[in-house]
Amino acid sequence: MSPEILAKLREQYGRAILEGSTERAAEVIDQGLAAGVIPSKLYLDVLMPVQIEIGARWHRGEVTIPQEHIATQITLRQMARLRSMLKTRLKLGLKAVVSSVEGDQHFIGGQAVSDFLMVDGWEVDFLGADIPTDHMVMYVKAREAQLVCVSVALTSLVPTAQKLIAELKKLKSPPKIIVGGSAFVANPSIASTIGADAYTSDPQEAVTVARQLCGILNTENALAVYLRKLGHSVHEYRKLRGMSQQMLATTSDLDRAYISAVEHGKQNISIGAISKLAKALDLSIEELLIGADY
Ligand code: B12
Repeated sequence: MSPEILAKLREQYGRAILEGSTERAAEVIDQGLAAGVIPSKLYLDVLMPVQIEIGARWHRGEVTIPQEHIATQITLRQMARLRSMLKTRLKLGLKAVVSSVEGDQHFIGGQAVSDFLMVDGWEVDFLGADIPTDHMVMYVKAREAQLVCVSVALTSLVPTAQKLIAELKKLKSPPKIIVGGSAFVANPSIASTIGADAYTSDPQEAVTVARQLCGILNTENALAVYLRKLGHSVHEYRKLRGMSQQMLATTSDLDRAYISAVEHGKQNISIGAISKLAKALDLSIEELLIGADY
């Protein structure tokens, strides 16, 4: 997907939500979908950066409080809408609790992480903003959650997050803990010094990290899983582009039977062939690997 298309969508979406137009914002997202931008990309590369930018302008006094609040409400609706378009994976049978740290009112990052974990098959409890540390610990204990994701926007609340992590680690079955949020952006290494198992700024990457931490993908079946996932992605994108296997074979200079084997996850494909397929489907390698479901 070309960076220009995404930049244009961001510009139009930002204008729509600042005008407070729910309809126009939905139209911009529809345009993105019609142009072949996958829902997860619209979520992460349009909604999130626009929200951060509008927030920054509001903090600088360039946008009024009502404007920012309406914009946020519209974005929350579009987040829910895009999430409903993402195919939910099979239930993993694992529980995650997501919240902002005590004293922190910022909740959109936590919402995003919850959405992507849910789509990945986790049973997610999103508690929202400002959860008192002792209540959070009791809740995680009662739910027997395997994973806790903590969002920290304010740097001043990093010590509170450290206290929460220390308390969670004292539980009989301590959960794995991922932290994220703007408090870590300038210095991500703080995350490990406060005892978190991992830090990431990207809600989609949090899903992979969560699986790794909880040992869901073992290396034995990882290759088979990746090949199936890639095959599914090639199939979905080929359909999306209205191409037959033969058309894709011709455009990518690969054999039709080879494409069929790739789509069935049966082909241990080379990076060179992935690159040819991505080019023929008008995608970056990364987009093809992430998959059309996202
Ligand atoms: C909107 C906003 C508010 C709203 C929050 C309501 C809401 N909508 O959530 C309100 C009005 C409550 C608010 C208040 C304050 N805010 Co404020 N706020 C913002 C603002 C402008 C946007 C936050 C936001 O929603 N961003 C959009 C989301 C998508 O971005 P995000 O939160 O960073 O999340 C992304 C990633 O970080 C990641 N992520 C987030 N959490 C997690 C968790 C995990 C586990 C993972 C994997 C990923 C992840 O996922 C998201 C996708 O990219 C930011 C600045 C900004 N541009 O981000 C300041 C900002 C966070 N606020 C700030 C400040 C200082 C305050 C106040 C202290 C202001 C004041 N003087 O009153 C108060 C504190 C209130 C409190 N106790 O929490 C500072 C924090 C500075 C710092 N590092 O300490 C910021 C950075 C602004 C700034 N540049 O100064 N704020």
